[in-house]
Amino acid sequence: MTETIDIVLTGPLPNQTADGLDKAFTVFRPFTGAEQKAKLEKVADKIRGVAAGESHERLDDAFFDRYPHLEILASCGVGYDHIDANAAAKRGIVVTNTPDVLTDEVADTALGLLLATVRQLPQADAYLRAGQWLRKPFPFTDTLRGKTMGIVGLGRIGNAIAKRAEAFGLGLAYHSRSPKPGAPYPYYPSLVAMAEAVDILMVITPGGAATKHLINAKVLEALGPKGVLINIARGSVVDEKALIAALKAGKIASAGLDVFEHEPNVPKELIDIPHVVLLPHVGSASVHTRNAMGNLVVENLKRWFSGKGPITPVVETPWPKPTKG
Ligand code: 8YV
Repeated sequence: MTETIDIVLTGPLPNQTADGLDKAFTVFRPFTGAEQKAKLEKVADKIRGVAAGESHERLDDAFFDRYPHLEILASCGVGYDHIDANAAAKRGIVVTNTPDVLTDEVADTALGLLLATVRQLPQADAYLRAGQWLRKPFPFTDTLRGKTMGIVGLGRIGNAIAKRAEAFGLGLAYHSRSPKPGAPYPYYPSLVAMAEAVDILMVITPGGAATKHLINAKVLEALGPKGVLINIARGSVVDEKALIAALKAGKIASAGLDVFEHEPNVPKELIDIPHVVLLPHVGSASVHTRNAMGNLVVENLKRWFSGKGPITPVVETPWPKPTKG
């Protein structure tokens, strides 16, 4: 009999990919209820892998302590700010994420959200459904014509957004910790200076402590009363209270948000503002792309346990391990 490999799945994965996991491993699903939790507790010291599905449960030392023989944590998503990858590295646990396979989907959603926000498409849809068109035409909106977009974070998705924005005729600039060699857009080392210079701020930088509340009252003030904020990154990057205050005071014109500080809880104050567009974190959430992400989680685990190494390790846990000296 061949030895089975026990792994934990922390949250749902698309069905098709979850099946792939079950074919290859013995999978424990503590999120499904008390029975699975109890079973898992009994085998905790046999667990060798974790597949982190649709859950942003914090995975840190307290979590790793439960599984003394954990070798790999394969997460479904490009952002892994809910995982303490440095703590994993110290324990020799490899962390993988799912870059590339979602880049185009998230970039598409970003442009959709931008258009929806500036041209008020959801509001126009609601207007028609409410029979208001019969009374009078929908009011004219703002436009993307002649506008410049400042991208906060010019990584893989930031670049894919920039390409699309070029096709839309937008002017471009970017801010990141350091300039990106070869990037064809003006670089702003100061976020406030960029916010002052552009009409739209597109936030697509990783979450976590380093970027917490990067978009604060000062940045919003610099963006100005005609400015538009789009956040498709992480809720933590934007100071939500400052944003609500800026929107209410007309310090910026509008916002399109796919992510929130305490999702799925969205402040009522935001929901009550009619000229913002709010999405329930759907940036990568198409059947096609979520399957591709889930498959990459399964492939990372399969490759690891067949001794070939992970496909997409995160920077904190490089593979092969760098040799000392
Ligand atoms: C996640 C995301 O996959 O990839 C990311 O970083 O934000 C999403 O697409 C989603 O939150 C499911 O965990």
